[in-house]
Amino acid sequence: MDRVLTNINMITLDGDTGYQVINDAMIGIEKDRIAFAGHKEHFDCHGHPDVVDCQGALVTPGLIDCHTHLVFAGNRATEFEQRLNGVPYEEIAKAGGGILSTVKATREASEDTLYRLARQRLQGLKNDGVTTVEIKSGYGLTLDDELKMLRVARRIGEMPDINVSTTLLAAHALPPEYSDDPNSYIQFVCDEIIPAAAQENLADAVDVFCEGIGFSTQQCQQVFRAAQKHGLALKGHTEQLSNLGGSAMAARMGALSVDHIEYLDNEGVAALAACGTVATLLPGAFYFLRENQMPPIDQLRQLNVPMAIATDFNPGTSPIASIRTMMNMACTFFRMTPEECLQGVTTNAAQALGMSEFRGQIREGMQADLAIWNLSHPAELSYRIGVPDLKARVVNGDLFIHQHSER
Ligand code: DI6
Ligand code: FE
Repeated sequence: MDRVLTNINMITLDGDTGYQVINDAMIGIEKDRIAFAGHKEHFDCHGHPDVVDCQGALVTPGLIDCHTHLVFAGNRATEFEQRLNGVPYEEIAKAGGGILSTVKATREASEDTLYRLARQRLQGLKNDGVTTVEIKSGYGLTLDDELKMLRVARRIGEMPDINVSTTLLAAHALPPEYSDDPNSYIQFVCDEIIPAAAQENLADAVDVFCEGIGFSTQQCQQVFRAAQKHGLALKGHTEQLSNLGGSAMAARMGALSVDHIEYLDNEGVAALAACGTVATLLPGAFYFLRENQMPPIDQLRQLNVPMAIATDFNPGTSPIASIRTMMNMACTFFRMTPEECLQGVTTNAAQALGMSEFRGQIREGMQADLAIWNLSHPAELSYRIGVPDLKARVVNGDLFIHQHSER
């Protein structure tokens, strides 16, 4: 055993429902894996070189943010202010604002600049106990710029204290070069960008924006077929602003998750249930866009569709680098329970990234990714915002201290 954590109250999430609490627990770590996790009476830590007394801290699986656009340049604060001063969105868009302004800034930025910016934003997530983050491309929209974004995401993943899953989102918006010809752009994504990203092992999954202002269900399906040809997993931004049937299409093609889904209907929910697709809820975008349409939480519950929660961190619709704020918003806006929220950022988020075999729970054989908290009850994770409750994180077996203060 390389490291032993003692004196912990452990939330394993290792079960179908409930937090699965074990008080007076210990966790033994060997290399990057959990070798033991259970009550102290089942384990003898004498003679182990590195014993960390956690002083009764709450320990959860490391949190997983399964949907972010962390890599981009610039920001849209002036646009935010313009809109609050009454300038219509269309006018801003015509003047080169909106998503295309982020595309322009991202194309102009170097890999080093993008890396530095993303790393700073990531610190906010780490401070909330995140140990795994998904990062999408989608602000390059050329072959070179999409690959550039993915290389930056991979480089973030080389940091010792974070795991990164990368997603190619070339079908995010129509680039200006193709403004009259979306089909040719989709063809280019399928024939050039997906094969190159797969060839260079830069993407774990492929995502699409299936929407009136994005791409049609048919175009998204074409992108998914190309992704499957190259062995990449599928994810979708679907039913965010309207119901195009993108979620059901994605589910039937075996997508890991469909994300946003405020406008998903009962038929769509049934498709997710039938296909084992995760429903990823993004309350930050719901909040920032002042959306009124609620995602179909009750139907998802009734059909036991796993629900994940993520930040969707991006400059246009969710500039909020805090997974705990998302947990709180999922409670206040969507009436999810703190228990559902914790599952949403651990087990279900792992499933949304195709990682449930090795991340998202505390049990023997799993990657040793943990969050160690100055908290008494797991509901506090969703209840309180902005208090630095995190003591430390363990990422792939290594310990990273966040604060030394005692309570
Ligand atoms: N849905 C969103 O909310 C973001 N992308 C997407 O497909 C918006 C991205 C942006 O405005 O920059
Ligand atoms: Fe998104």
